[in-house]
Amino acid sequence: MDSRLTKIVEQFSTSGSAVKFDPINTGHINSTYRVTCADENGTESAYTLQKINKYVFKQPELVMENICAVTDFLRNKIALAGGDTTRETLSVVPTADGKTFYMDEEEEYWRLYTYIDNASTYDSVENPIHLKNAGYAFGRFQTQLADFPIEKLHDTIPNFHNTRKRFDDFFAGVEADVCGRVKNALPEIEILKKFRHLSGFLLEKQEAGILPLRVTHNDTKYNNILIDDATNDALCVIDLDTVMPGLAAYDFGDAIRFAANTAAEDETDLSKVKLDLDLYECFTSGFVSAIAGFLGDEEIKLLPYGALLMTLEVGSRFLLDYLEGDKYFRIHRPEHNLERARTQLTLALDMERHFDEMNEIVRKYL
Ligand code: GN1
Ligand code: MG
Repeated sequence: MDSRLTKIVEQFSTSGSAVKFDPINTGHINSTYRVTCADENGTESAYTLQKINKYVFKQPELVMENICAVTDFLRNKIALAGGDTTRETLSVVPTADGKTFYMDEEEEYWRLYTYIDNASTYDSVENPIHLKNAGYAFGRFQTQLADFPIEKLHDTIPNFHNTRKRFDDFFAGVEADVCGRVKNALPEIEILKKFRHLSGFLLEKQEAGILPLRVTHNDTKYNNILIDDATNDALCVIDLDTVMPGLAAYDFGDAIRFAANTAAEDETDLSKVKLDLDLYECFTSGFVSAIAGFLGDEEIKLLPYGALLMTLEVGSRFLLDYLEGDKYFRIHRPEHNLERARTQLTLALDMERHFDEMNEIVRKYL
């Protein structure tokens, strides 16, 4: 067993001590382990241990403040609704001295959550009911946090979904070409040029007061929802690192770009990459039913732009990371970020082709 990890878990108020670590390799940012602890009677409890990526989150303390404030707030809401507060939101396990994280000798930040059993995450849609329920859960997340004091949230990654700035940063990176990789990405750069005029589309509506800022999740990948194994319900929204003020369309859009893609985020056969309109509708029906009466009509009508813009944004982020030498997203092969960018840009082009249908589907559920 890993003695470093064992020592880290010892800092937290767990029930018993660590007997097993199983790496969880889904995210691109943090390092995650499922930890099994056993007490003196042999009774086991499970936890999720994470090392927070300091390159991405410059102030992990602030990330933890956001997460604790949001989960405390949700726990109250869930209790009032008669729900299960141990399964329907994440629970941070404090350290022995009452902190929400532990900083080790290497100045790495670690946090621990109780592990929610009998629930699973999925990297792709195996059952459309799961997706509809995930849409409902991401929508409900926004309504549950509607009266959260938004001014208390720290901007843990400034300009995270500032699509205008993301495009500007991307083209500055192309200009700088620090790794000499621009020559490998010319067709992809052309696609981003073609869409650049749209980069400020939703921001302008926000600046004009048409779209309000809400408490949003900002990383609504399908595998950030726990599906209850017994009921197929979307039990819990996880990965709360980027909960910040944002637009409803970002959460809708980021979920669509991931879950309604007919292929994986890093598929290399681009002929497989398409927008699946049935899956799009599935997610939309769940999401809109959760937020109907909460979001305004204009806000709902603009959701499809969130899908297109989030797809372009993450495409530009993967590609910029490739151009800058793969410092941000964890890669598993040399051109991984270039491949990820290609799928996103291919998907964006397909969304453009089906944009009228995307609009019609959203309006159907208004
Ligand atoms: C990262 O943590 P993970 O893998 O769910 C990224 C998201 C991207 C996503 C692309 C903090 O999310 O913004 O959309 O990769 N998270 C951060 O798969 O940058
Ligand atoms: Mg994340």
